[in-house]
Amino acid sequence: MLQKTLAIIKPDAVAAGKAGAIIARYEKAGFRILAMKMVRLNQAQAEGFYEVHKQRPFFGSLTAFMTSGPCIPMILEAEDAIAKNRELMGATDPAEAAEGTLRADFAENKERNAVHGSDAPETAEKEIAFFFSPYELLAL
Ligand code: 3AN
Repeated sequence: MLQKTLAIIKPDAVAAGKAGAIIARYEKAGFRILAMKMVRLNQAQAEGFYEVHKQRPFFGSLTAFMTSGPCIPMILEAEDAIAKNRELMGATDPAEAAEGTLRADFAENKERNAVHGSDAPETAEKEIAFFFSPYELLAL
């Protein structure tokens, strides 16, 4: 099933100049990039995006990291895009990420882990709407 997912190149990877290499990997893996922009989240926006993790001990640190510099959200489309992107990303902790995955190749640690990808259809829809307004989706 042709599906959309929300990916983010996180501030660590953007700051390290890895955005281009990561975008190339999405394209090489067969994703179609439907929308993309560079934004810098403020504290309230980062807290809103990661609301599900509000009770986790790393929440403060995670939102500080996500506001530390620009990130690049994008809408990726492919057959089974959500699962396909989770596979391309690799495990949350780069030390556990399979060889050849984005996190194995670009992440620094469990928090500064280079990329985000939606984990289910409901979250993909919510996360796409978080970053992209209806007029930006008209061309899809
Ligand atoms: P994933 O991004 O692999 O779906 P989640 O949803 O469990 O992982 O975590 C969301 C984000 O929170 C991760 N991308 C990472 O930046 C951060 N994170 C998750 N677990 C930890 C942890 N134990 N310590 C610090 N940051 C974490």
